[in-house]
Amino acid sequence: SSLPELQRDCLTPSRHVLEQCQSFGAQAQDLSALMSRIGLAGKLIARRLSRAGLMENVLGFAGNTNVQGEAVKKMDVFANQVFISVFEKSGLVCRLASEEMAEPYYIPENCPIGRYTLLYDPIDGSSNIDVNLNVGSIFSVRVQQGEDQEQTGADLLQNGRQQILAGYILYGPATVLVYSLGKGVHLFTLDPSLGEFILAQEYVQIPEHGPVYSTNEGNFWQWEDSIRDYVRYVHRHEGYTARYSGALVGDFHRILLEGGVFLYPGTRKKPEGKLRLLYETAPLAFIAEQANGRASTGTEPILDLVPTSLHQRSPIIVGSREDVALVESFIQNPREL
Ligand code: P6P
Repeated sequence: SSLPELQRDCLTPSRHVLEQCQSFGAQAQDLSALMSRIGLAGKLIARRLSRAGLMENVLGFAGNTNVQGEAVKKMDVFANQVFISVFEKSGLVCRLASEEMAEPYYIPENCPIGRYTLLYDPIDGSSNIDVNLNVGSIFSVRVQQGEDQEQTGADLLQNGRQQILAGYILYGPATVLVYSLGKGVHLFTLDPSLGEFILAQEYVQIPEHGPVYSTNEGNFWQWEDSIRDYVRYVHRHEGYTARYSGALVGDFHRILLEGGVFLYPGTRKKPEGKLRLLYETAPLAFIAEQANGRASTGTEPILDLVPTSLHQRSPIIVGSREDVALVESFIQNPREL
């Protein structure tokens, strides 16, 4: 095949980043190398997931849920460590913050050089591993501001528009990597025969409207009346269908490609919701806005939220512009009860 076709056929995330940067300067090289290591982490986790039921250190086929249960716990810890390991001796990332660690993890040998911080959820939806359903990793990259001498990561407590790169890896029938540098959303599929993520779709756009609403209706009686009224509306109107896997990355990916809305709103007991801002809702909000969609708390854009703590939660209503606006209209114009 002609060279351009070959080039497109083997366009890996790290090469695509260089194209996106339209430069070969230091930051372009750094981000390209950073993306390559994120891809490596994804491949290592995908490989382990494909054997989650066959734990190497347990003779024979695991089978029972107990070992699988331990596999799940080990999987969270394993995946968290994978991201740390791929960035050690990289000179790129000097701080990592994740759902699995109370405080940021520092890589001192990288600190004088690497100015990037990786915020991530190593395995999101890990309870799905037990039943062989999709799980994901979510990542977000910020540039460190200041020296962070006290190692508190205080400079991370800024809004989501400080992200320079964000995305996720979806471990499904295929392993898919989705990222944005702020110049559109791009999708790569892992080709196991090559051991590389290969470009599958550029400039992904969320449709203006989609039929799917994705939420856990088991929380119905914990929701505010406005959310209940939205769900009653879609129950009564033609053209809506419910899809919910219980794992954020897979539910979000469906909305990215097919349109509609994913919502994990606050409840009366937990008004801020369940999902974490810095490494779950903010990276996905970045992707959604880059794909011409919207991501809201119900009253303001998620990317405008300024966290007060590393593991702060936020509500999320994300997806097609039209469908997010419909949910917001119920929240902002509640029915007089
Ligand atoms: P619920 C998985 O535990 C997770 O963090 C997300 O992946 C998912 O969207 C959400 O929680 C599911 O929560 O309350 O519906 O079980």
